[in-house]
Amino acid sequence: MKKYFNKVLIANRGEIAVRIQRACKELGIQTVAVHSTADSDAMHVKLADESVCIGPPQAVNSYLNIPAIISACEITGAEAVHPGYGFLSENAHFAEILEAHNITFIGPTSEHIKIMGDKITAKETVSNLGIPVVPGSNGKIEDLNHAKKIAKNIGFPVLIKASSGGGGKGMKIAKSQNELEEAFNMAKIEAKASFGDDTVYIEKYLETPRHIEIQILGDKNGNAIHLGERDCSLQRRNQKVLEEATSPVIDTLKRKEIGEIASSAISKLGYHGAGTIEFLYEDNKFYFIEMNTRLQVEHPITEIITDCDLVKEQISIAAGNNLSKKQADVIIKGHAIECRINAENPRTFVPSPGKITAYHPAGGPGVRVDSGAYSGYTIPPYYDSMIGKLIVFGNDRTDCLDKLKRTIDEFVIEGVETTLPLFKDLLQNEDIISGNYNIHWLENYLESHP
Ligand code: MV4
Repeated sequence: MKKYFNKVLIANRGEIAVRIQRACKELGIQTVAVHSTADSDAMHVKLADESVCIGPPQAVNSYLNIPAIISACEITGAEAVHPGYGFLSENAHFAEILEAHNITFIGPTSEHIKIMGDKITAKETVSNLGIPVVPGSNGKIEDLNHAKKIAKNIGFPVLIKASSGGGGKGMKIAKSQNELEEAFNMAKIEAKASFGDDTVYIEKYLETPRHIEIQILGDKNGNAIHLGERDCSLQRRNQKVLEEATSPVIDTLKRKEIGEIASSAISKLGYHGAGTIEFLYEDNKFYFIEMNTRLQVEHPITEIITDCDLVKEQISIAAGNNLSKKQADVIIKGHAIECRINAENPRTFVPSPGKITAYHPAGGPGVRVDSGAYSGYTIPPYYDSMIGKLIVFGNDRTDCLDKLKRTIDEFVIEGVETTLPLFKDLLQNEDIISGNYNIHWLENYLESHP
């Protein structure tokens, strides 16, 4: 018999809070929801065994309010906390405080969160473990002369990145030597303003890569596996829009190659929990950019093609159990695509919060909808604008695209604008149908199809 927790507090909201509760319930674990005063009517509160109001609408006062969340654990007797994604999920300080209160953080150690949170340390660490990285300064750039020397070595164009960054903030491209000084100074100023830390590093700028990430799992007993890749190249301003697994450009051999490098690295690192190693992929080569130490929004596409419940695995790992699969048991089958349905204008992406007057999710075989929405629910303006995720499975990519078209036509959401019409358009596009896209494709498409 595996050991789990009796009661878990979910320090999140929306679809991911509902998703985590579903896993808990199936494992016989009691659930505690936390919520702001703006979320009293939210689905995650209605479905929980217990709920605690942790503050006013603004996330800094509620979903990011560490003392209030610790108090909610103490009051309800929760033994563990699942942070979901965003909010406190990659906050090393939060993981440490939970530990100090003898509450289990369902995630990696605070040390591993810290290592991966600092992009220079992360790159150096994974590079030493055999993961291929983008050529560049191996460490911090001291001054302009240092930047010049490195740039000369790797060749232009180069990219200056903030060590405390991630998600694209504080990045500056220099196409040639005469743009270097300006890019270096601007990157430092932006990094200081955004993160209070002006440490920057330099990399060769890859001009037309895809964004491909590897899902990994490690347990507390030294076992580690990979669950293949996700192609997340279709994004706008660092917000993913549609993700697919497998990637249209990765074959079985390439997957095995990079997957084994990834799982061996995290095993050597002693990493436990779920994680994602992000790569740029260009000219058939992988280049590490960042590692995420949390569950990701797009985790369902991996769950579907590997028949693995990542949230149950996270909980099981945190309770000290072995991974439920060995690498040889991970069989990748078929194709899955996720569309993020946001309450936004489908061309400008301007948020459209408000009351959902009608809600009829698509259904049928191979269709999964992860959402916290219901008919009559009012989407508050304080948080991200995701209504839910439509995830479809097909025996191959063509089947999957056919099903996606059918489900987008079937899905009804009224009362707010949604991104559903964008997906309808994308599925008519030759490049999408053939899988011929990179990280810049969607922004170019939106510019030419206003
Ligand atoms: C890069 C790059 C090109 N070359 N690094 C953007 C966010 C951050 N996570 C890393 N990012 C990039 N790093 C090198 N050396 C291009 C990007 C990038 C990007 C990466 C993944 C997904 C979408 C992107 C959109 C613009 C730029």
